Amino acid sequence: MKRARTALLAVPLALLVPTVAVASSNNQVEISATPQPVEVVPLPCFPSGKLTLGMTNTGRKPTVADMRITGDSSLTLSRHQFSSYLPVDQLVKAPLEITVPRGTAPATHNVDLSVGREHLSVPVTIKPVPARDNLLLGEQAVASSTNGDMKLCGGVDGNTDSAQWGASGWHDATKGVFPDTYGVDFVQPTTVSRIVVQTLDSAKYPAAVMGIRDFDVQVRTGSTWTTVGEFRDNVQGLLTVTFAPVAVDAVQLVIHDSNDHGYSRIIELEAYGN
Ligand SMILES: [Ca+2]
Repeated sequence: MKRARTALLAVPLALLVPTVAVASSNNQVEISATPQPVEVVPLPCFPSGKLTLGMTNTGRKPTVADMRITGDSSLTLSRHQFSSYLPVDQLVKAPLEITVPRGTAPATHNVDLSVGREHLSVPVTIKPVPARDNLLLGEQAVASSTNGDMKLCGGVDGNTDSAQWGASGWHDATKGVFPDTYGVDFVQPTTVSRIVVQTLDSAKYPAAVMGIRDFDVQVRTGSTWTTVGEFRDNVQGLLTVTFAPVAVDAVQLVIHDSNDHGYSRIIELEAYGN
């Protein structure tokens, strides 16, 4: 008996060591999430639903931790797990994006975060769609391509500040190859009479150096694209096209060249009604 017990202990202990270490450290990982509550607007490109997850190892030794992330079925979560090596007493962060389908009714749900036996419920407030003068704000962007470092939604997220280019701009993924297109497909015909184009134009990267140079502004009714503005040899950051109000299904830029002949860079595209 004694011999059998020893043998049993000898093997499982060696196997168990890592498991035991993780299990005990779970009690020493603090979970955090900001902001609370997190607000979500039910539009595909609206800048909302961004949560920063955190884990802090309050134990005495570095460890590895796995956070499980679950939520109400009406919420789409960009990740369901956050795993990281955790040095002692250092906050390790990861982004979580929460989206809800268009038409989702205002409500408050929870996203639940757990690491071992630690648990945190984060309230998620689904807001009504706000009144918008800019008809493109938060609507579904459509592009011929999007560079991996950029976000497709960057050109319709309401941020027109070229100084925040990395976080809020769009450019294509086909360097030196034109044309590129960027625009919005409306979910229903929408009356438009003015389109505002803003290309990259910062102190460091002026439009004359990095902005779009030759481009057409188009609107679509049914399957027909109509050009409402043509720009050639442009060196300005902000350009406006006005025309007789028309109900359209889509708006787009067709970009034929940029001032560096590389990428087509947009910080924001806006459209307005009457
Ligand atoms: Ca933007």
